[in-house]
Amino acid sequence: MSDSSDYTPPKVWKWDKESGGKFANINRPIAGPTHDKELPVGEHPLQLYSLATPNGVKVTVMLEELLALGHKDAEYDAWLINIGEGDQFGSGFVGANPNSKIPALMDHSTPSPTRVFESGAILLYLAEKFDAFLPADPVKRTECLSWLFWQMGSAPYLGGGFGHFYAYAPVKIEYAIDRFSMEVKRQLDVLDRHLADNHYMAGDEYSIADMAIWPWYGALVAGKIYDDAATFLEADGYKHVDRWTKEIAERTPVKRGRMVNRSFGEPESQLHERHDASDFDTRTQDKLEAAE
Ligand SMILES: N[C@@H](CCC(=O)N[C@@H](CS)C(=O)NCC(=O)O)C(=O)O
Repeated sequence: MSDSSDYTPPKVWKWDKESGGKFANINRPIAGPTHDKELPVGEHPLQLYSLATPNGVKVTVMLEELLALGHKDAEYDAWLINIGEGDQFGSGFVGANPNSKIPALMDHSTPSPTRVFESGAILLYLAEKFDAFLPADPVKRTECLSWLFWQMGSAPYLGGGFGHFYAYAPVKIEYAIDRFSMEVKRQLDVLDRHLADNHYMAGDEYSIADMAIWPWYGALVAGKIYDDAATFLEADGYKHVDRWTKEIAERTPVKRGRMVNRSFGEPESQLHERHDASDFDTRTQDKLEAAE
């Protein structure tokens, strides 16, 4: 194994230089706002502040699924938070999420606005609020929540671990890439074995567990994240994950949700802000196809 590091950690770590690599300019070892900036508030009770990364897409898919099911009160304004520009450190955003990460939701339908942060908490909040996409049967509900929380614990190994060291770090460290490739392939095998016997994550019902897991692991097997990671990890070998990924990708609310707060990729696949269903304008079909 190659090892180019001659680094010995000092007794006390100091933040005296940028770490290098993608996103290094926004990383800081301290929390709290860097500047004053109020968040905009639109006309709907639900105000989403987000970006179409896998964590952001979970919530826009859920909102579009709720609307498709006929929940008119799920109408929402989605505002773009540009994390590359440091929008997540504005005072208003930090008020909505003290952890300074998208997605963050404000529900103005409650006596005083309710803030919800962490994508899993937002999915659960919306599922309970609208009584949807969370199985009613206690056994299935528990299974759904187990997989929802599995995602919260697992995806950082995929994103912060594998994705960072494989695609973003300024140096390729074999040890780190090996360690996280091993774990991500193990996770894909966990999903594959489960999906061999279950249509969806919680069994026969599509649920918030699928909405949480699909934007990460579905994107990975579909070759949509971290350069050529799908080839590197031989992701096409996970046949049941592949079947589930393709099936969910065909859902119209999923196609719509993927476009919201998207500020990268094909121009037709982007809808920077969403305030009304008509924002998916007359070229919707073209846009939905470009979002695939
Ligand atoms: N556990 C959080 C993770 C959220 C997260 O990592 N968001 C990233 C984008 S995918 C972010 O906002 N990063 C900005 C930053 O770290 O400053 C969740 O599930 O909501």
